[in-house]
Amino acid sequence: MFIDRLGWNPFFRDSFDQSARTGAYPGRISRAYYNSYRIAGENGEENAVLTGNLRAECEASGDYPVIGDWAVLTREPSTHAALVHGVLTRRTKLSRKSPGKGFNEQVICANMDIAVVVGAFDLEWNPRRIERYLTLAWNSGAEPLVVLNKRDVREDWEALLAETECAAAGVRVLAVSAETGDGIGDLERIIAPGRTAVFFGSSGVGKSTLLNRLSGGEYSATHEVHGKTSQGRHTTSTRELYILPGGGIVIDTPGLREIELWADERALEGSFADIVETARECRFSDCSHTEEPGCAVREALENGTVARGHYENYIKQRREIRYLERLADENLMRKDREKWKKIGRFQRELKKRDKGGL
Ligand SMILES: Nc1nc2c(ncn2[C@@H]2O[C@H](COP(=O)(O)OP(=O)(O)OP(=O)(O)O)[C@@H](O)[C@H]2O)c(=O)[nH]1
Ligand SMILES: [Mg+2]
Ligand SMILES: [Zn+2]
Repeated sequence: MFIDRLGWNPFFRDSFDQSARTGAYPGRISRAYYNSYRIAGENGEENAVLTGNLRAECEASGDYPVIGDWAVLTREPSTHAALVHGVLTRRTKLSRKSPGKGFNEQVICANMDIAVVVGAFDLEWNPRRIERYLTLAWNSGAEPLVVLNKRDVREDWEALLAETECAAAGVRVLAVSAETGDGIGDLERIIAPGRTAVFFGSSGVGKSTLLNRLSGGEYSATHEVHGKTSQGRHTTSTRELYILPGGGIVIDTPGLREIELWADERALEGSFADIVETARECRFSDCSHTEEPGCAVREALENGTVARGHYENYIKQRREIRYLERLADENLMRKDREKWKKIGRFQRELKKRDKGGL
């Protein structure tokens, strides 16, 4: 079946069977605009919209279907338009905090097997930024991978690769060039048939060019949906899902400018695995690794086992995540207060009615 090529598997089939509604069929969201979706399925690609009920639910929760989601669809008998009734439980999701003050999760894409952090060896090379992306990758539930592109522009790329490997704390780092094709074979093998990878990272690192190279030039990076930047560069403006000739699936995303963390502290056990491991030797189990005596992390910092930039970023990210957790608690408490206010109002209303003899 064609949908097997889109990443359909027994997990989604079971969940689809449970949500059974007559005449329903599954499809995978391959593009999402505001209220309209492009769906890939057994019959190729088609447009779909959300049902009124689902739209109301999404508005209330802020959680709209995203690219990579598996949708439960029906066809409108008169117009043959496809309707999305809901999405199947996500196995993984890549999220960040919505830019701005509010406390909102923004889901970038769903159901990926591999979260590929893409960086480059040019001016964009920045191990601290890779560490941030990696925290999101670990939090997504997918397998993280780092790809450093534009190997052709730096003669000393091997030194930068080694430094990135330290920052990536055990995650595999591939050094490639989308331009020359060097190192692309490894990436191709990792994105095996039926597996879904998302490419995310800063703008201009070459995500779309990589996709283009993997697809043998079949999808041009100058695709019609890509607008031109002032420098004349084609920058991706919407997220899109592609099937590679080799059978792997890639979600290309526009470069992220702001990377606000949306993660719980467990994600740091992945993105800073080396530090978390070392911290087991600290004298105090709740050591903050800043001032306490007997801190194994600071010792590792002093003897050079852990790089200073890596350590500082760990402390910074942990602080951010704890702040996020406090915001989550406050959000919960606020919701709870609102709920009890409503209940109180309702009870007073009832009492009034009782007195009125209704
Ligand atoms: N020298 C060199 N240039 C590359 C390589 N890969 C991409 N580029 C160039 O880098 C620029 C940006 O590439 P894109 O593929 O558009 O980057 P992107 O990550 O998709 O950017 P956004 O869509 O804005 O997020 C283009 O001018 C590419 O030609 C490479 O391996 N080597
Ligand atoms: Mg792009
Ligand atoms: Zn410590």
